[in-house]
Amino acid sequence: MLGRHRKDARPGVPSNERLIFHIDMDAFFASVEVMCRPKLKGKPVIVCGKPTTRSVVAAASYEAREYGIHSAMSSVEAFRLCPHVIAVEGNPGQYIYVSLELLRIYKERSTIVEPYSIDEAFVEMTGTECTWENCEEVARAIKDRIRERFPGLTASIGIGPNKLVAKMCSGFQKPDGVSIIRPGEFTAFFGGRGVTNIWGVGDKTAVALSLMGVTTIGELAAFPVAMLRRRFGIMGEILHMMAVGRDDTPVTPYFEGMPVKSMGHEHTLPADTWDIAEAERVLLRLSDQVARRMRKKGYLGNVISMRLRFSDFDSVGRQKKIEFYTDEERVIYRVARDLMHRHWRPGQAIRLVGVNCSGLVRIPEVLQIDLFRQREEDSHRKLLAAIDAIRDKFGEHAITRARLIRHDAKTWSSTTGSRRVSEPRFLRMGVGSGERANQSLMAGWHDAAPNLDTVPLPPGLSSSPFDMLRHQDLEDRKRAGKE
Ligand code: TTP
Ligand code: MG
Ligand code: MG
Repeated sequence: MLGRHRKDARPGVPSNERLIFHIDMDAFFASVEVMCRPKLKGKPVIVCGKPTTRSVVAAASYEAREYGIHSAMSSVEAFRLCPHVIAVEGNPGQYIYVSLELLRIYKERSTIVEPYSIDEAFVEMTGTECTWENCEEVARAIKDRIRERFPGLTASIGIGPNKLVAKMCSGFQKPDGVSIIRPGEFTAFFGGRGVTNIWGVGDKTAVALSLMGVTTIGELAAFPVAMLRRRFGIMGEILHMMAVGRDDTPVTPYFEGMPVKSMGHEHTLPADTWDIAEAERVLLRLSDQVARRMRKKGYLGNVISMRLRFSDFDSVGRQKKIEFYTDEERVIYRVARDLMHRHWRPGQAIRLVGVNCSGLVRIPEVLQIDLFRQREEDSHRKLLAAIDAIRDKFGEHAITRARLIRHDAKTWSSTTGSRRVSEPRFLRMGVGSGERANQSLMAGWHDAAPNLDTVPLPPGLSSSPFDMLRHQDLEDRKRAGKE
């Protein structure tokens, strides 16, 4: 019963006996991409934005890091350091999916899980059957579960008596490490290290401290609190607390409620139409509105429905459950359009078009913001940038929509100068061999409701990126065979 909190425990309440895990995935975006394309395993890989010269490295595989490549570096610089580095365009939806699944794994161990970023979470182990004696074993079991669910993905886990210490030590043994700092061990581990090792202390504070003769965490811990207070105000006291490894902040589980059940829009045409292309255009605009609203409110959904009302006021409504969660208009539109085509008979004049997305789940805000931070650093515009980045990528312009249909897997290399299409990233999502290789990554996540319309779409018109990419792969292979 590792996942249950003992009755007498008060998890989340500050105490001297807390036991917290901080779990951070290793080279997260890059590892997910490598998992999807095993051919990239062991190679220097970077994940970037769009293939432009202004693109920035979001994540670098550990092999790429050997060349000095790191996050936030320009891709041009990365290619200069390692001309054969393989650059892959990021797939936000994929990372969100894996991220949410990881939270589910952590929740098998504790009811109190706080996502801290797209690839990080705090897990309150206080009051569970995880103790200081068996915590390493539990950490290794979590890592095994992650690997079992997502082959090739590794995590580094920091274990401490509070969030600060857990967070500060999770990076100690990257990649694939477990680091434990027990109560009372903080100073022995961190006392000799520079103040920037404190979570939240940046270069600016470090410079201010160095002017006071403080460079190490040990020196900061010994420095008179009153003087720190005079120099930094209330932050001075916090700095002192952090320097001695104290932190009482609770692990706060993310909001899981689902107050909103669905989001949809309808539009009555100015004049009834027999032209399905016109109805499609309306549907596309409505899908865009729905998707934007979902993104704005931070929801993903997996049931898409379409409604048509005809000139005789007769109406038809159909829905389809898809295999994954989405907030993209391209997916909503394609599914709704398919439903529309199948339930409209030529000769029926259309009066109203509606689209709706339900089965909603909420994305923790940290995930939304963090995901796009490579594109926009300015903190107060992060959220806007995230929405705009999605708009730019999947938004309302026809040119972007054309990309939706192709949904290319893109790998490009500076040595060839031209982009080439790589093997699809989803092809081997169930990475491994034999049966596993054929399993969809989504398998077992959410069963399709049997009473819903789940007729498969024709190849190439599928609602699922998995199918689209499989289809794409077949096409690529056919082409390659001909060349
Ligand atoms: P990190 O956990 O900081 O980095 P990482 O997981 O790639 O590598 P490490 O093994 O050192 O933990 O960030 C998680 C993901 O967030 C990362 O894979 C990509 C994304 N990210 C950006 O988009 N921009 C950035 O500047 C950073 C640092 C990360
Ligand atoms: Mg990480
Ligand atoms: Mg991280």
